[in-house]
Amino acid sequence: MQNLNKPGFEHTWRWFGPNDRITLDQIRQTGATGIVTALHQVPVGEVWTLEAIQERKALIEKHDLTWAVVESVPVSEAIKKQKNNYKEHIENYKQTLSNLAQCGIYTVCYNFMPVLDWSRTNLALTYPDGSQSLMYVYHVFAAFDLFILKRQNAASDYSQEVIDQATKYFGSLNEDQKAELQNTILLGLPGSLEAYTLEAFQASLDEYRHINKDKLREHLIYFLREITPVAEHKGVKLAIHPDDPPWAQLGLPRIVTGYDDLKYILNEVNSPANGITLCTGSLGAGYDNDLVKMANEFADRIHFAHLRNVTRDVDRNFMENNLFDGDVDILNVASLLIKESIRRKSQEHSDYKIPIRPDHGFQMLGDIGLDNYPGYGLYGRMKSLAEIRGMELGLLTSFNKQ
Ligand code: DNO
Repeated sequence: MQNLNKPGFEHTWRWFGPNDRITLDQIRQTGATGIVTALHQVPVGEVWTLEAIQERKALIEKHDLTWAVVESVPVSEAIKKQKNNYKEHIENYKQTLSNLAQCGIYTVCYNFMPVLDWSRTNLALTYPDGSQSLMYVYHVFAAFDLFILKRQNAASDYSQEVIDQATKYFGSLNEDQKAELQNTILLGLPGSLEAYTLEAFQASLDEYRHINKDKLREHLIYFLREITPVAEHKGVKLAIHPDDPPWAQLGLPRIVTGYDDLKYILNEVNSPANGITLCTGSLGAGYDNDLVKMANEFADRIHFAHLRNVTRDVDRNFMENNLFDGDVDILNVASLLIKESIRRKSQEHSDYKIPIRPDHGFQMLGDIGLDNYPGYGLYGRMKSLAEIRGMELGLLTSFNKQ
């Protein structure tokens, strides 16, 4: 049983709502106490009404769970581009934050990635033991960009070596494999198994033609300057999710890729309400990203964490790995987060427990072959959550002895 008065983690689980194959009753058995979810049915840009939030909250509580974190209140493309009715969308966002606070939901994760959320080149990389995970191979991504999307000037974004590898790889694919690659990359919408069509995707990319990194950053800071005072006033903690993978791709700028970006965002809008989601996997895919340094320096602004691991290389290839097997020093990151929770508790913050969730679990055991949203099966995440809880207990015990 979880000791509610102890510092440490709040154990959460992402649930995609009533359409999720995994039920709230099942989640209760995983050891999670908090739910991470969103009102995926509300069109992006519109207000989440009090009634809709309350209804979802009641459903969660009926199963003896709490709605711990919202992931995400999505930021509309209009806001990211500062186009069309973006001002109205920002007002709506503020209203949504107030409504969530009124319902007692205070942690809100969101991202500022243009067009696509996360992307991978293989959604079912099979490990020697038969379990499966997600993978990103840079030249395979380049092959999509160069030969399927045929983006103008794409070649100038890659080295000759990558272009050669991409050409060779693409030449080896049959038509079905090409279609599968396209589908894999264009499946960028959380909670949905639907992919963009190539035409719709290209049209969305075109919209960013004149938005470079500086511009997109300006748009984020503008958005944060608008919404942070409301969040602060209502006690809401905003937690920006880093870009996944943490580099520019397809000509789209990326502005939440590592230490410098996070520092910039936190300093520009220097309010405790403006914080981050420490996603160890998204950031961990960046070869130069030092997660321990980030956890240490940004500790007091970490409002939420996704704990997962990746094995990565300097050429921007990575695969998602078991919690303790990749290149991210999960133990030391967790240790810093727990120390931060102890600090918050000693300073009498009421919300000293840091919500964490397992993320992108392996597809394994009874989940194999089922229609799961990639990375969101039952057993793989249950395994990671159990590992996290054991690690937490060990860390807390050792801190108590010091
Ligand atoms: C992937 C997730 C992301 C994340 C959003 C947050 O599994 O980590 O989809 O939820 O980027 O806005």
